Amino acid sequence: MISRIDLRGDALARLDARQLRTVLPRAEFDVDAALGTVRPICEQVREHGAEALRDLGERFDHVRPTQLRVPAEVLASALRDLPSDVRSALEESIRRARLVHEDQRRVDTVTQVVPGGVVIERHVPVERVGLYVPGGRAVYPSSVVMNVVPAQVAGVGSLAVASPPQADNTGAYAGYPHPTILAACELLGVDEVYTVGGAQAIAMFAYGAREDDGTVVCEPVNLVTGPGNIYVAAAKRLLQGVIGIDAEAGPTEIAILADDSADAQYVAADLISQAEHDPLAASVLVTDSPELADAVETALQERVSRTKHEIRVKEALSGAQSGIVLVDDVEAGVRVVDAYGAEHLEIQTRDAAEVAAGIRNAGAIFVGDYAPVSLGDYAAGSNHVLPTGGCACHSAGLSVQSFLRGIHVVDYTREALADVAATVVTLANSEDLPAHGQAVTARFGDALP
Ligand code: HSO
Ligand code: ZN
Repeated sequence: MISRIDLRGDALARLDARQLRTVLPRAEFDVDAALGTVRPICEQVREHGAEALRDLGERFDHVRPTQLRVPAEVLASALRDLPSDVRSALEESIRRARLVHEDQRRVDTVTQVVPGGVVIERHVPVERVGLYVPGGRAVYPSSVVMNVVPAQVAGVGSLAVASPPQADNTGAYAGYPHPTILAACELLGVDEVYTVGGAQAIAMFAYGAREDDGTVVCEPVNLVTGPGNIYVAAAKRLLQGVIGIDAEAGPTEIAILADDSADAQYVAADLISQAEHDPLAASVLVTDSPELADAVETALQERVSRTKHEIRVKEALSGAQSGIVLVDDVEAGVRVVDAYGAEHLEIQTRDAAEVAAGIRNAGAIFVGDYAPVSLGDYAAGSNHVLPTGGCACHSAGLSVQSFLRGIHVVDYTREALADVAATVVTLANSEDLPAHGQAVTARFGDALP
């Protein structure tokens, strides 16, 4: 069901990190290929606003929403209708996420560079943010939590959520996103929710949307965050610049670095847990123990046949993006997982914390036997919007920082400027930009002070 890649002996030693990455399993996620589909959708939204959003809802989500913004009473009733155990679980998830994200708040830094010369870095929240919450194969109220909590902690003043209308919603919820998504928004105090999905939601956030009579339906935002399918990723790529984006999320990934001390049942359960998301999800085990590899394969066979989304899981595990990678030792395993840069990396080895401390590239690291990825998906307090597709090598997951901009405030006295004037003039002249230097000397009678 799951392929094996043997990187024992010379096989690994011959490869540098870049080459190593090419031999490791990874999903094809060609965002560029989706740009052609997404460009006319974005144009349509820019030109025809709310009417385009209704047309596109009908075309892609098979519902024509009359009201694009979910009314307050529908949000309130979704929370009332939410089963109490789900409400309590969401509240606990929010509480834990707040604890972690509140610790991420940045304090302004004040650096006295020289007497009279100060640079302050002020952390200012983005004014208006659009959060995308997918609603296709799975409905993720937990992603509402993971997007909203850091934005609120950062102090974002204006927050809008968009999620696709669900064709099988009935009664008060007909034409709106999944009621659990609505309930999560209400629980978090988000009252601006749109029943718009896919690329068109990103376009709505970028351009705003009006009715034909000019009534504003949605004001444009400054930044869009949140996961989505390949069309959402393509729209983000296309509209980046008009809006800021967090990342182009691809299919979810789990890598597990395990040695012979790992429990094969735990490893198999965790590989399956993320395979459950998507036939393109990646589940990768890196181990120096062929015995563990065999035991995990056996455990996978048993567990997959018992899992609800068996077909999807089988497809993900047998896809080219998943595999068991055999290495000589844990050190070699660290090289492999570092080159891979997984969205989620579990370490199930002896001295797991020590091994984890040596990892450079991962969206999030889960240490030891009792930190499965699904804990982080819902209730560890950590964020689950994480870099995929190897982007962990250069980017981080969603955090309070994602919603802040550090603004430098430069404050120099006459004396402090005089002291550094020659340095500025010299560098300006070396770049053949003498007017830069003259902007300094103009303050001192057009001569160096
Ligand atoms: N593992 C997903 C997040 C998620 N899991 C939501 C369950 N619900 C990507 O990090
Ligand atoms: Zn998950």
